[in-house]
Order: sequence, then structure tokens, then C-alpha cells
Amino acid sequence: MSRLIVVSNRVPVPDKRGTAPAGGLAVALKTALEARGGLWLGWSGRSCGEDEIGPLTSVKEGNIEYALTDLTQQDVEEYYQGFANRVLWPICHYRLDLAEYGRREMAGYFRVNRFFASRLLPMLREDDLIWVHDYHLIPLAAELRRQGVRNRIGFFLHIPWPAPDVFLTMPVHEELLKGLTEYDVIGFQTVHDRENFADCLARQGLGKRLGTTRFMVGEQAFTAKPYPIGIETDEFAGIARRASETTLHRRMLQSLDGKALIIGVDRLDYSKGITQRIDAFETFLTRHPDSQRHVTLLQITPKSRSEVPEYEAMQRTVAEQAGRVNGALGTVDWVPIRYVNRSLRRPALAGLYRMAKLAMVTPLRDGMNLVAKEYVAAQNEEDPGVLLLSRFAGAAQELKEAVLVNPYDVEGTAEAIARGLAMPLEERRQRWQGMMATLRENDVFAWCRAFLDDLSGTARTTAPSAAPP
Ligand code: GDG
Repeated sequence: MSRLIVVSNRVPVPDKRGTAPAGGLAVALKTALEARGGLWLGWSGRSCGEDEIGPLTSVKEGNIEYALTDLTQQDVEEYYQGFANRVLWPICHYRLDLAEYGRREMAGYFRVNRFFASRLLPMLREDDLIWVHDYHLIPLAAELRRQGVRNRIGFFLHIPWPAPDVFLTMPVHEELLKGLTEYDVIGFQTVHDRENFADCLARQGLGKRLGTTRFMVGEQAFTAKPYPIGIETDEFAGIARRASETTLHRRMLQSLDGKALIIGVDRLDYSKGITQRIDAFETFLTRHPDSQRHVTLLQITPKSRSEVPEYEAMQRTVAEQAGRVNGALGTVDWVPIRYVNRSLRRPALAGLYRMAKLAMVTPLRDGMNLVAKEYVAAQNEEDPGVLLLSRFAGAAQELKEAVLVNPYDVEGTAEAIARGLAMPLEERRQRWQGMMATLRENDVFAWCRAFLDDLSGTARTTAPSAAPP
């Protein structure tokens, strides 16, 4: 079996006690790396002056080697905060209004991708499989190919791929699109994303489509396919079950004092629809005054990307909004919204999901959304809660039994909250069983296997007849 090399912007390196940050993606990739022997390359998270960039930091854990590189302060500003987070992220989430183009940032993005390629090259063996993750590293394969690398290289995009009218607004769209075609396998979260990508190729007159999943650009054939990411379904369900025995769980139940709990969990990000969600909750409370004092929304929102101005501004907006609703509707013994602005430990989160009668997963646009899946996995099968899910999250294409909402329609979402809280047990069970079956079948290990099977089975060839379906 070929060795596996994973490349991503950040790497979940185990700490000194050997425990890595939890999370399904890291666990699945580690399982695959462990089985094949592997290397995981990425940014260390540190920035320094140009002449201080040293050799890679290497951390070994069993069969896996983590290789971390520092970046310069200028790299971080241009590649990460600049182009990745202020151009690619907003564009892929349909926020053309927030995209900030700058030649310097674009050049920085391509320069850092070249730098990643130069760090990987000396470690590369002939038959290594390379799996690159996410929008930070789209041009990496093109850089590696330029330096003569013939290995199989796959790419998985965790975020949405937008429709051509949106994607083509980006000044460097052609280079990014061509860059992607240098991969052997391109993975998207949904069919919809893959079709948007295919439409972009067609619109630009780039190559031709050979079949549902096979494309050809120039002499090179490649696969573009949906691989919807999952979670560690059974493990997470177990964590949630055990969490109900903890002190935090008891304290939380006590503090709720019989009130129904609604939960929202999101990184603080404008794509997650947090302000629209709070509006919908407020509308629900005003339209259903009987619910006041009987329902509480717990919104857990760890800060993210605070160095990017849009995120810093949003931090203020959401805090003010939650404060305003609490001031307007709250009473001396009831707070409508409990707003937590920091990260909780994973078992605590799992327990809160299980306690909540309803989850509001209402992004305006999301590649997949793992919170939706975690919420379902955490439920008590005897008395499961209701998932309100945005139709614009990739997860909505899989979790058909969720209550689907349009997050832009505040009143519609408010009514869905009312419907969800009143849903009879039998219907809740039926919906939950359907979703849980999907989550068990498509867990994160299945996702990882499906991608790697396709990548290892793809011959790097120019002959379309030799290609898999
Ligand atoms: C990107 C794509 C795609 C959140 N708060 C806490 C916490 N979390 C964990 C959740 C979940 C993860 O963070 C968030 O994952 P999402 O999928 O919801 O969203 P993104 O971070 O935007 O992820 C997304 C994903 O990549 C995977 O491909 O689904 O569409 O945007 O696991 O549980 N975890 C802990 N404490 C918190 O307070 N421990």
C-alpha cells in the first residue's frame, strides 16, 4: 500500500501528553495515515521574520509523522488572512460584497502554495499518495507538477463551490480553475458543488466532460465527485450518552428548571446565519407569547479569525443583538438567549446536544455542517430532539428527514421553531431513525475510504479509456 501524505493549512498535532484536538476529520485521517504509514504537512500556526524560517518541525506519533512549517508574518497576512479568508471564503459562500481583492494578497497566496510545494518535495517518495485539503491550497498540485511530481494527488474542498456567475467574479478564477485540473481526484461535499464546478469549466471552455465523474483538460483526465463528509457516528453517540452522568449536565438541567432548550453551535462566522437565527427566535417568542419563560436558546459561538475585520465586527453585532433581545423580552428569572462566546470541551458539547429539544443549524451557506450531524448522533433514541436545518447546508442534501428551513425567511424559520417544539414523539422518532441510518452508513471513516479508494485506483493517465467510471 502506498504511503499517504496529507497536506492542510493547519495540522491537529498531538500535544505533549499525546492527545490531539478531537474532531471527526482528524480522527479519520489519522486512522488512514496510521494504516498506511503517513506524513501530515501544514502550517505550525507560528509566524516569524523571513530569515527566521527554519527547517520543518517534526513530531512522530506511531506510524505518523507531523511536519510543520512556520510562515512569515507577510505570508500569513497575504495568503491566510488576505486571499484565503477575505477572497476565497466569502466568494465560495456567495458573499461577493465581502471579497477584498488585492494584487499583493493574490500573489502571496500563490507564493505560499509554491513554498508548501518546496517543503514537501524533499520528503516525497515515488509512489506516495498525496491528499490536499481545502481552499487554502488549491494551486498546490500545479506547483508540484511544475516541479516534475507525477504522484497521484487528490484534493478535497470542505466548503461550497459556487455557481459560475459568482466564481467568475474572482480576478484569478482561470488560474484557480486550471490549478484544480492538475489533481487526479477532486472531491466536493455535494453533487451540487461538483455541478457548479463542471459549469465553471464549461463556461470557460476548459476541456470536456467524459462522463458523470470524469473530465479531460488538455491531455489529462481527472475525476470530480461528491464525497459528503461524515462524523464518527457511533463514537459520538457514546460520548453524548455518557455525558448525561456528569456534573455539568446536572447543573445545566437544574438551571433550565424544566424549560425547553434550543441549541445553536457555530464558529463565529457570517456564513452561519447567526443574526438571522436570533431574529427568528425573537419572532417566535413574540408570535408565541405562551412560550416566553418556557424556552431558552443556548448559542455557543467560539470566536474565530478575529484578526479579519469582518469577524471582529460580527463579534460586536451578535453580542449586541443577544443583549437587546434579552433586555426586551427577558424577566428577572428568565433569560431568552444564553450566549457563550468561547469553546466548550467536546463531551460537554455532546451532552448539551442531547439535552436540547431542538437544534437550529441555519447557515446561509455551508459546505456540509457537522454540527447538524453531531446533534442527530447525540440524541436519545427514546425521545429524540428535532433538527431545524438550512436548505443551504450541504447536510440538507443527505438529511432529508430534518425540518428544512430557508434561513433568509425569518418568519418561516420562527414558525418552524414552533412546529419543531410541538412535534409528536412518533414523528420525531421516525425522522431521527431515518437520519441516523444515513449517518451510520456514511460516517467519516467511510468518507475517507471512498476518497482514498478512488485516489489509489486512479491511474495517472492521458488515455480516457483507461479511466475508472
Ligand atoms: C468546514 C466547513 C464542513 C464548534 N464549537 C465548538 C466545537 N465546534 C465544532 C463542532 C464541529 C466543528 O467545530 C464545526 O464544523 P462545521 O462543519 O459545523 O463547520 P466549519 O468549521 O465551518 O467547517 C463545513 C467542515 O469544514 C468539514 O468538512 O462541514 O461546511 O465550513 O465539529 O462540534 N467543538 C468544541 N467546542 C465548541 O465550542 N469542542
